[in-house]
Amino acid sequence: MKVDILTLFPNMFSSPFQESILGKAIEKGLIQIRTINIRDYALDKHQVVDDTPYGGGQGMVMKVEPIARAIEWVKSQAPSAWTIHLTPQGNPFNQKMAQNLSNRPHLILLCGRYEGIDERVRELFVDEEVSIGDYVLTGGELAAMVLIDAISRLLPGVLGSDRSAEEDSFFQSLLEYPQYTRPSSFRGVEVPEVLLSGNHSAIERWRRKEALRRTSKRRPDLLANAQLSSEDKKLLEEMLPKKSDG
Ligand code: 4FV
Repeated sequence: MKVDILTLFPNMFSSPFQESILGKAIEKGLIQIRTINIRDYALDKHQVVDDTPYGGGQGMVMKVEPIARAIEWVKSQAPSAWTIHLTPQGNPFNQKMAQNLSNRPHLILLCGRYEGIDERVRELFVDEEVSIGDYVLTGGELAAMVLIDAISRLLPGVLGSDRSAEEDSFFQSLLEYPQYTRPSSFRGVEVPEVLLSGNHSAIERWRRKEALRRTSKRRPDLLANAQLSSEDKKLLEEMLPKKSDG
């Protein structure tokens, strides 16, 4: 996968992509990340990239021309690249969207700053708008990093085994079950016996039950659109407080 990041702060992307899994994925060429400084496409002497909003109001707006030139330069090499603008007004980012985007060969991620971008960029160049959450960041850069991280780990060969992505939270739109590792006892807190039993079907059942329990407690909205098997429904039943036969 290729990712071109359009930003006024390309250096923000240097360190996050050098570490750990993503760093190795880039070394292995499983993902190619390129930062493009929008200011390089502001052709006036002072390379101005923002201006006051028409109609007045607070703050500055990013100008259309530098962004247009930058996108057209990338598209001149990759006409099928999919252009995403990171903005609070976008579609909420989630695991399903990460899976869909991981199938695209080339992404252009447009990072806004200030009060945002000129609306004509949206109309003329943006294929999709994505939000990582209902809060306002100083720029789209951190949101772009979140997308790249969540998408990259779904690319074949990036995670140790591709199986682990299938066991992800949200893959089956359930929250993950509790995880434990050595020591089996810590400050009097024991690891659940079943996990030490070696009885894989019992472990599977316990993990499914705990994932259902955690999801029903913390994110009932997820449970609503999860595909639950009859076994799942039985497990959920078991969790319900016993109606006192009084
Ligand atoms: C954002 C978000 C976000 C808004 C104004 C950049 C900032 C500034 N992007 N999810 N939440 N962007 O807050 O994606 O231009």
